[in-house]
Amino acid sequence: MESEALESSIIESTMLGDERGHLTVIEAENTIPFDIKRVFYIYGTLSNIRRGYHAHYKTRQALISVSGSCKVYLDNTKRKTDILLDSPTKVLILEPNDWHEMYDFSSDCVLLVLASHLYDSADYIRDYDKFIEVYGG
Ligand code: T46
Repeated sequence: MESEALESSIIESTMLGDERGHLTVIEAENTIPFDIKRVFYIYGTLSNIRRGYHAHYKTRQALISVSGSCKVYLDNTKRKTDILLDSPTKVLILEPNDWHEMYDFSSDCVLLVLASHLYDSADYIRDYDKFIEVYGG
């Protein structure tokens, strides 16, 4: 499987700016280690809501909380960790083999997601036992 050896990671992008305010650049070929095919953003999620609960077969993603903050729980069957996305400069490169759950959304959170593939519901593993079967070995 294309994704097996990949490990999710955090990239820090630079905050540029001057007296007018801040500016952060995401460059397709430089910042993001995959070709971006799709962009979506998650917003208006209540703080008591947990979403995600899946892994992917192929899709690689970059998650950036461009406003506010949220947390992401990651489980690649070998390690479980919680990542705080609380800065527009923090980019979580989320590999397909990480089961992920997003939670603790601040009311102003806008979670920007860049994805390597077009939307395909067949690329989702939404059953945890199936996830272990696919990636647990
Ligand atoms: C992920 C995390 C970080 C579409 O029709 N097209 C799309 O491109 C997407 C992303 C979603 N949808 C539909 C499918 C559902 O009916 O929008 C609805 C909500 O999607 P979902 O329940 O999958 O949302 P999350 O927050 O659980 O997961 C999303 C992404 O789907 C997923 O790839 O990794 O954000």
